[in-house]
Amino acid sequence: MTADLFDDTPSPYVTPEVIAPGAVLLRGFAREQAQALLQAVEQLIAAAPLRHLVVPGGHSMSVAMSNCGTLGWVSDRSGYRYSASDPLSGQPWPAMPACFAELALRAAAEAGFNGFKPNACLINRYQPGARLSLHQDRDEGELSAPIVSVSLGLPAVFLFGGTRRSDNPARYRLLHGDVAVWGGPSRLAYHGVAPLAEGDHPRLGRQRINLTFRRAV
Ligand code: MD3
Ligand code: FE
Repeated sequence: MTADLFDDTPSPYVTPEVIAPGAVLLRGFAREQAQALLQAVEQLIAAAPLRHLVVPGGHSMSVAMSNCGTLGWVSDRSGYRYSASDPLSGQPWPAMPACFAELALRAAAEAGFNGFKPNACLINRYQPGARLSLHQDRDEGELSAPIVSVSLGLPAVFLFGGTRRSDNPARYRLLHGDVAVWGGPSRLAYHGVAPLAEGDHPRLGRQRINLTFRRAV
């Protein structure tokens, strides 16, 4: 096992890339923390397993999800909401690891959003073919706070549209260790993820893990 195999080489000079007002890509920002983040993910999903949530239309999502923090995003036939407990166990979601909260705070500050204290972290697991159709994240209630997302494992094509669903989305390839911050005028932008391509990541195999940090009420 070598450092380059796991792609966790230090990346001290991350240049923030502004892709839209309030939307900033920090390529490689989480590379040094990736191993620690993934170790924490393994513990979290042992306590609150990844599952394919059912959406109100009755279909199961192709992305498998879990949460940590005070609140977690859930969906069932009756709708989407934030819940303090895991519906599978009835127990509170696992606490947000300190390394998660610290990374989200640092990334948000790098993008100009100071004092970001997420209370919810959605853990998304993509296997080849899994996708997320264009949507807005509007269940948080606290729309003044940004969302911070961390990509781990296989690359994905991220679709970033405007504030109308009909706006043709721009495409960005997100790699292991990339972090994005979405706030201000971009907070309600439509976005999604194209079907994950086959691949074999040295640490995660046929998977992409995405962490999204939110402030929900
Ligand atoms: C742009 N997840 O969980 S993260 C989601 O890669 C979600 O798993 C995707 O969309 C994923 O809701 C994308 C990037 C992201 C998150 C929230 C946003 C982009 C955003 C909110 C507004 C605009
Ligand atoms: Fe989203």
